[in-house]
Amino acid sequence: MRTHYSIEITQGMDGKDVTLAGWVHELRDLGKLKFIVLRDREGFIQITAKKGDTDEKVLELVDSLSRESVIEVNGKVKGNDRAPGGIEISPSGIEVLSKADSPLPLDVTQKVDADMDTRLNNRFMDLRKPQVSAIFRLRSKIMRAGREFLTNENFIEITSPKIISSASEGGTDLFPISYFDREAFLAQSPQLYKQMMMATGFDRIFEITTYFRAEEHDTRRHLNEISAFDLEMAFIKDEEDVMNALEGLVLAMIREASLCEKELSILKKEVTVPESPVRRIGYDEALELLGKEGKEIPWGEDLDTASEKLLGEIMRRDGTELYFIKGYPLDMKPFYTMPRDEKYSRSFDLGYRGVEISSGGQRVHDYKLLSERLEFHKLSPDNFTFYLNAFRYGMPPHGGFGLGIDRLMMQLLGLPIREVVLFPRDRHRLTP
Ligand code: AMO
Repeated sequence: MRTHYSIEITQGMDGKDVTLAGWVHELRDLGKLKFIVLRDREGFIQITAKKGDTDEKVLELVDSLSRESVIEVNGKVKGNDRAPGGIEISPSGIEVLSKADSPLPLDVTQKVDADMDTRLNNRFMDLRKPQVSAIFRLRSKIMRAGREFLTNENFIEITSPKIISSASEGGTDLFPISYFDREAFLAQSPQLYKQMMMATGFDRIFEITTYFRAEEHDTRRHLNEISAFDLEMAFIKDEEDVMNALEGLVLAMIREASLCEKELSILKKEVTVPESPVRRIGYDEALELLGKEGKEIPWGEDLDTASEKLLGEIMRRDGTELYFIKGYPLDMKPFYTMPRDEKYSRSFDLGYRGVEISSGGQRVHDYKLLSERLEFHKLSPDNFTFYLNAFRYGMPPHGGFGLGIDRLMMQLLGLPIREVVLFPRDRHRLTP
């Protein structure tokens, strides 16, 4: 690399020759003085060309520049109290590396507002805005923190197949694809594979993965391609062990977010780290709390969006932002969910400010019971032979969860889901 980042230029470098490269964020022409605000990955720096001081050729080139062109600038660092950050660059040479067409499809300086669709249609340019780029830097950091947390907790990272032959979460939400002369599907989740891994001796595994879901939802919180931390662990006593792992992971990720000072100040957001241990309430208690606020949910039904939100408000009143709901009715949970008794299951959801960000539980590890649960859910065990076989020759008790990264990001920053995904896939959007 031949260039400095703008952030590396400090006042102590007065008089030093430097090379910088980036995008022409703004151009200002005051006649004798011409300013370029150069933007790079780390920030902005002012390039000041002055009649009399700056080479005529450079001055001419500045006149011909278009906004968002990519340039390389050679020049001298100069302290100047009137320049942003107290420093500017006096250019000795400017090279245009790539000229930007005009008009621009989007205003990176954000003086002109754009709606979400226009922004997503021109996402490459939308991502040049520091406020948008900060979201994805923070996302990268919390994902790294999550991966580090799990690795330190002795989880082994795996990669499961994304082309699969049968549904893992029930049949309706699959995207079919043509696989040579057969039909196959994009994986809804690594569920069956992560469970099969529990029969291999890899007793703590995780994957940072993609879920493909052909759900017709068109909401602020649903997408058709989702990123998730997916985890499975064996030799558990019950679902509480899994909840402890999830709690540790989420808190590590939120804690990391709270340390992203630069990104949070650009985004004008604050992050508070929820208290540990995270509150754990039963499904019945959740219905009761909602009932007291006038929201009646018939026993056996899932919380709808409005009740999830209301429960989030009830919790927030007690100073609780993150909470588990456990012990859901058995019949509403997938076939692999471990029964607690005839009525209830060993499953849980994790709510964060009124939105479910994760669900999981202990699984059935007994071959016979699992076959029965499949049949109960009107699924044919024949379609699951490859999975069921893993339960016949020694399968330890186990459980796990899926944690939606997009959902976590959205609740963490209080933004719609499309804001926190680079190139979201929804009912209407397949490009870019
Ligand atoms: P579930 O289907 O609840 O569980 O998904 C787990 C988490 O993934 C996220 N998520 C979504 N986010 C955005 N848009 C969607 N359409 C969407 N669907 C799911 C949510 C959700 O909590 N196999 C189980 C997990 C397990 O038991 O291990 C599963 O996939 O944050």
